[in-house]
Amino acid sequence: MQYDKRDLSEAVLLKLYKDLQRPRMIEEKMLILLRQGKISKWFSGIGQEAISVGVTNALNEEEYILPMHRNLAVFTTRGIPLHRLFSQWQGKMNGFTKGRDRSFHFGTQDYKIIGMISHLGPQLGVADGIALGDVLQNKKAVTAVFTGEGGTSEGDFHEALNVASVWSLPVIFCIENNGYGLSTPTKEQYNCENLADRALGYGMESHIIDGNNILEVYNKLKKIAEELREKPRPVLIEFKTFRMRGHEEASGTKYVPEELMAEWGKKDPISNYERFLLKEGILTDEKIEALRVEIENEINENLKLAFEEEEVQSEPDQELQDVYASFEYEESNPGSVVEHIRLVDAISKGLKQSMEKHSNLVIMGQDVADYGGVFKITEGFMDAFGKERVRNTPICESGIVSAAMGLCINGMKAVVEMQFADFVSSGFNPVVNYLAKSHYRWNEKADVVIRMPCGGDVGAGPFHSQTNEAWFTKTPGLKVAYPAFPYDAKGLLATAINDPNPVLFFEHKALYRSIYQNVPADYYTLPFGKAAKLKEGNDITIVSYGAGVHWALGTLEKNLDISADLIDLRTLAPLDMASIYTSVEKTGKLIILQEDSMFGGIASDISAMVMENKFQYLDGPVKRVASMETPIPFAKKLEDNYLPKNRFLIALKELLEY
Ligand SMILES: Cc1ncc(C[n+]2csc(CCOP(=O)(O)OP(=O)(O)O)c2C)c(N)n1
Repeated sequence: MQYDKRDLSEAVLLKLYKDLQRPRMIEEKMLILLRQGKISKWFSGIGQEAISVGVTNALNEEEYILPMHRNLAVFTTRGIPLHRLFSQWQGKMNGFTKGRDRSFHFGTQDYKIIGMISHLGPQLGVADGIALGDVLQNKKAVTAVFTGEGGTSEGDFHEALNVASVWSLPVIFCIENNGYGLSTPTKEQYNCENLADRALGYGMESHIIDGNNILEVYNKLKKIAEELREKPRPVLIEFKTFRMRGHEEASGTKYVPEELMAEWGKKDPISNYERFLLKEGILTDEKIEALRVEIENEINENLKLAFEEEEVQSEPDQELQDVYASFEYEESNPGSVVEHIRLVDAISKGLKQSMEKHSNLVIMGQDVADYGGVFKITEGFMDAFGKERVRNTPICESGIVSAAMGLCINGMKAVVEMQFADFVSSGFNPVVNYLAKSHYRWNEKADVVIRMPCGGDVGAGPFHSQTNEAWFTKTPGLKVAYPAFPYDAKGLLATAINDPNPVLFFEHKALYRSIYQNVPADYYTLPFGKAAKLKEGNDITIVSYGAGVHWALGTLEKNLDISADLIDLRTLAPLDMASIYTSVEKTGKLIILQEDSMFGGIASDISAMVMENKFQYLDGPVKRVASMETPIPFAKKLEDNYLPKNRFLIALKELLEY
């Protein structure tokens, strides 16, 4: 292996050596502990250390790095105390996740390291968001993100590179091409000679670097990072390397030809560099020995600390409390001026006022800038706030939701407009796995609101009509708002944006231009988790939300003899069960009207909770009224029959007569 030390000082050359040795020796120790059954799983980066060490040393300490499962050397090079890493791997409190996530699945703002989620790809988009945050805050910084060659087959890779290129984001995309993705060899993973060649298709610069040569990695990365700080743009780097051990220790390497192992064994990044330093007279055998003893002592002392630490105990209150970032709701009362406006106007005006209030708020979505969004909610925003903060995105929901997470990791706030709520399925993974779980896992907020134009009765068929709130109410860590009126929509949107937690904000398209109300002209907020009682009655409780509220109101207006409490939930997570219980205690009967198809919807859970907790007050079975168990159809007659609005009165009367 050829080393070119250029003008690097002895101190730097030795630091690189030490940075290589520490993770190698930690790993060797972990392999022993694994065999002794003292740790449960290990993903080895042996043989790949030069990449992590070179990249981390090329970046400044305040620049973010997003490593993967083989990048222990990123963590050690950034100087994380070893006992904290050991505690993390043992699921203990002094780790980074309070025992809630394993191995390298954590981030730490203290060390500017943002760890992976198991799904591999999303962090590439998160890196985009972090880099965008740097650009918007005029910081001259780069972000480095890692992926294996296997991970490059995920759509997230394509989306992240494309966005970074279109937006000229200073991201260094590092592919560690180590020959195998679990057991899959590269020839079954992709069909081009070099992954670096893909950069051309994204309009991006790329480099192929010998990932086992520490000086090549460090020198090239340092130069690239310096260039990107001055002239922001993404760069794709393919590091050629090899995975010397199994995917994880238990799985072995039987499928790897021995010749390959032998060939790459000769290219070991540490022993080769060590020989070079010895030859140059920078290292001596004594110095190596002294360094090894120093590292060994450090490992043993820190391991002792971690082993002495007690096991985590489950405190249910604490577990529940950490699912969400704490948020103090602040009421802000508007002046007396009101305007008679539609739901769509209330959302637009509310969003605009939040953009004025939060200078770090960025709106992202397809066609939201010049065009104003397909529903015109952001019309005029670009002129008011500029194209940097009102950003048209390529069509890549997963990449943009991930980027929103990255923006927020870097101190910003984001509102993402789904063009239609249906399309969130293309961004489902980062919503339910990244945004929802980050606070519980490692105390990182996900200050993102996803606006969801949703709902049927608009003759738009299976992919432009769904009301998919139940996909999200199922997932701890998300908040879900579903206003039915302009006043609620404006106030709840302001709160959603203030709240540092991820909020899915449902906006019913059929209500956008049909529902008017007097709405305060000024900025104001409304609390989550407080239902509204729209009608007062004694015989039955009706619970609904979104368009269902208007169907119920219409039914009651045509049937004045029915005396019902009508409860509009307004938010589904948190859910105001107290209001439902109070009403049911009075009326003894409960019917829940939901636009979504029945099974697994919010109505089922409300029904179950009322049966469990208020059975003694019930004078009849709780009734759920919902759409048919089919996808939502297009033709008017089919859609009319699919939706529950025409079945509601029958069900209501049945229950009243029970
Ligand atoms: C979305 C998803 N699919 C499958 C897996 C299971 N899995 C974990 S790592 C891995 C191989 C990754 O290969 P590569 O990206 O090349 O990284 P390497 O492990 O070789 O460093 C697989 C299939 C996963 N974690 N996430």
